[in-house]
Formats: sequence, C-alpha cells, structure tokens
Amino acid sequence: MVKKEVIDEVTMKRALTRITYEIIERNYNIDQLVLVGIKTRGIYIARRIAQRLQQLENVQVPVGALDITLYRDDQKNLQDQPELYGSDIPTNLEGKEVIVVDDVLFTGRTIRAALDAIMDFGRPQKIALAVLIDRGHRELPIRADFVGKNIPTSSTEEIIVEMLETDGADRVLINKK
Ligand code: 3GP
Ligand code: 5GP
Ligand code: MG
Repeated sequence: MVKKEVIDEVTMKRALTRITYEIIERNYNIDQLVLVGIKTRGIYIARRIAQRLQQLENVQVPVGALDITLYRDDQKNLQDQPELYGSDIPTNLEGKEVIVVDDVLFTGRTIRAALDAIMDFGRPQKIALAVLIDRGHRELPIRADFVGKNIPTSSTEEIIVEMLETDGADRVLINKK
C-alpha cells in the first residue's frame, strides 16, 4: 500500500475559500441559503464554508446534517441503496436554496439518497452540490456544482480525507492498493 498526499493543509484552506467565493458569485439569495453536510466530514466542510461566509459576507448561514450510511467494508460490498439514519436540519427547507456538502463524490448514490431525504423537509427552491473531492466513477447522472479538486481514481484506489475535527490534521491522501 502506497499513500500519497494530494492535498495539504494550505491547499485545503484555499479550496474551501475558493468554493465559498464561487458560492457568493453564484448569486444565491443568501437569506434563503442553507448548507446541508453529509455525515462526519461533509458536516465539518459545511461548517467551514459557513464560517467563511460569515467572515466574507457577514451572514450567518444555517448548517444542517444528514447521516447516510453505505454499509460497506470495501468497494465490492457497496450497497446499491445507501440508508438514511439521522438528520438534524435546523430549519424548514420549503423555498430555501440548499447546498449539499460532502467530502468525496464517488458513485453519486449517497447524494441521490440525500436529495430524497431533503425533500422530506420541504421543497427547496433549488439544491446544489459542493464536494471537496470528486474521484469519478459515477453510476448516476449527478455532478457537483462546486469542486475542491478532481482526483481521477481507479476503483481500487481510495481517497483518505483527514480533517482537524476528527483526524488531527487537514489533508487528503490517495491510497494506491
Ligand atoms: P465520512 O463519514 O467522513 O464521509 O463511510 C465512512 C467513512 O469511511 C467515510 O467518512 C469515508 O470518508 C470513509 N471511506 C473511505 N473510503 C470509503 C469508501 O470507499 N466508501 C465509503 N462509503 N466510505 C469510505
Ligand atoms: P458515493 O455514494 O458517491 O459512491 O460515495 C460518496 C460517499 O462515500 C462519501 O460520503 C464518502 O464519504 C464515501 N466515499 C466513497 N469513496 C470514498 C473514498 O475513496 N474516500 C473517502 N474518504 N470516502 C469515500
Ligand atoms: Mg463522506
């Protein structure tokens, strides 16, 4: 196994700052904006984007959380249908402009499940997707509106996302098996 660092702390900071500027440029109705992070690291990324929106635009954007579990030990055990566990959405999403945030976009099935879950909280005006890493291999017609870095992978490679909140460091590694 060979692990190679593909994003360091400074690069991650810059990528999240750039995504925040892109969100601002996209002319969202910032009063209606809600960020929804997907379990663990997607939630941390959403919180960091919200922090930057506060610093840059002086707005407090609510951050919600979705817990979608794929139940997998390795690539071969990928379940077709990710299961929804818990969610903590701070506000009714009716008419809101929602940005779903995740660490890694892979097959797209997690995001499809997230879209389903979000609709249970009301009908948003629009939904976009922000991810730190797009590693390719989509199995559904889903793409991200905001991407930190595209990292084309083979199906045996794995992206390891480390974040200060859980892993004591901010960096992304690629694990070539
Ligand atoms: P996350 O909860 O921060 O997204 O799926 C549980 C964790 O395992 C995830 O953390 C994810 O980052 C990590 N992980 C690493 N490789 C994979 C993978 O191939 N599939 C899934 N679902 N998670 C992976
Ligand atoms: P998808 O549903 O698009 O196949 O996978 C997206 C989810 O699975 C993300 O939330 C992510 O946590 C996880 N995932 C899939 N592949 C990887 C990977 O290579 N590395 C990491 N860290 N997470 C992955
Ligand atoms: Mg994830």
